[in-house]
Amino acid sequence: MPHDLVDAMANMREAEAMDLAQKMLDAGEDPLQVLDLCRQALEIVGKRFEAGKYFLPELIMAGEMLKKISQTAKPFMKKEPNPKTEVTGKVVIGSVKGDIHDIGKDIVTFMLDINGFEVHDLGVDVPAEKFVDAIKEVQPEVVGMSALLTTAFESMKNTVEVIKDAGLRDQVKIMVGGGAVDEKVRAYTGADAYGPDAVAAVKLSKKWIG
Ligand code: B1M
Repeated sequence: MPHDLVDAMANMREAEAMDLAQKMLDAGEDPLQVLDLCRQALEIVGKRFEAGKYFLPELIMAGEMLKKISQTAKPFMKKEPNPKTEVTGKVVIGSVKGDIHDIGKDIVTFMLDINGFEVHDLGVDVPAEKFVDAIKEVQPEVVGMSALLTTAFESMKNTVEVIKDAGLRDQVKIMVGGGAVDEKVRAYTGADAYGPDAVAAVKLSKKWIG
């Protein structure tokens, strides 16, 4: 049996999903756990979409539900327990060209922000040149690229290459993540590491900057 929240979201019962999420957060459940349940629900939605049982409206509605729940969860999120000293470093982040999914990227951005990083979010469908311009302007230690479409992995690889061609590759650590990104994709793109979730993204950035 799936969790009630997963069931409500996957079956588009928005009011019930919002209510369950709020109750879990008020009861002191880990907000990242709540968001992970939402991610599981969206995986089901994605599979139904793939199978032709759901269509774009369901995909859009599922995205909106998760956006609302992550807004509700934000005030409940805490810093990663850990360092003796506060890390301050700069991160430039964006969803790569061709990809407009941003829910996961926004969670990563928020987590980096509350953990003391100065985050420059370039948004979605970000061309490689925009990453290059931001690196020159912001001088970040870390560049983060998010993508959910498998077709956008090529775009990640191209962005890493364009950064290299601009002579900036040695200045930054590059982190990739989102949906199906794994170690194989990381190696293909030429990035330095991949983050399976938002907590991992914070840990990696701390490791590189600290
Ligand atoms: Co899209 N979509 N979608 N979609 N959508 C997927 C990704 C898909 C897997 C669904 C499916 O068919 N099973 C499929 C891709 C298939 C593939 O590539 N092989 C798909 C498709 C096909 C499409 C369209 C092409 C549909 C169409 O138009 N015919 C279209 C593409 C548009 C485009 O990008 N050019 C499209 C559009 C959309 C919506 C706009 C409707 C909406 C997005 C709304 C938005 O983002 N504002 C949407 C949604 C909601 C999804 C699903 C259902 C959910 C995605 C999501 O938000 N997950 C998705 C199905 C699925 O994921 N299984 C699907 C929750 C989120 C918290 O997880 O982003 O993985 P995630 O983030 C995690 C980690 O991965 C990590 O931290 C986060 C928190 O733990 N992380 C990072 C993320 N970024 C990171 C970066 C890091 C480190 C960690 O370092 C930099």
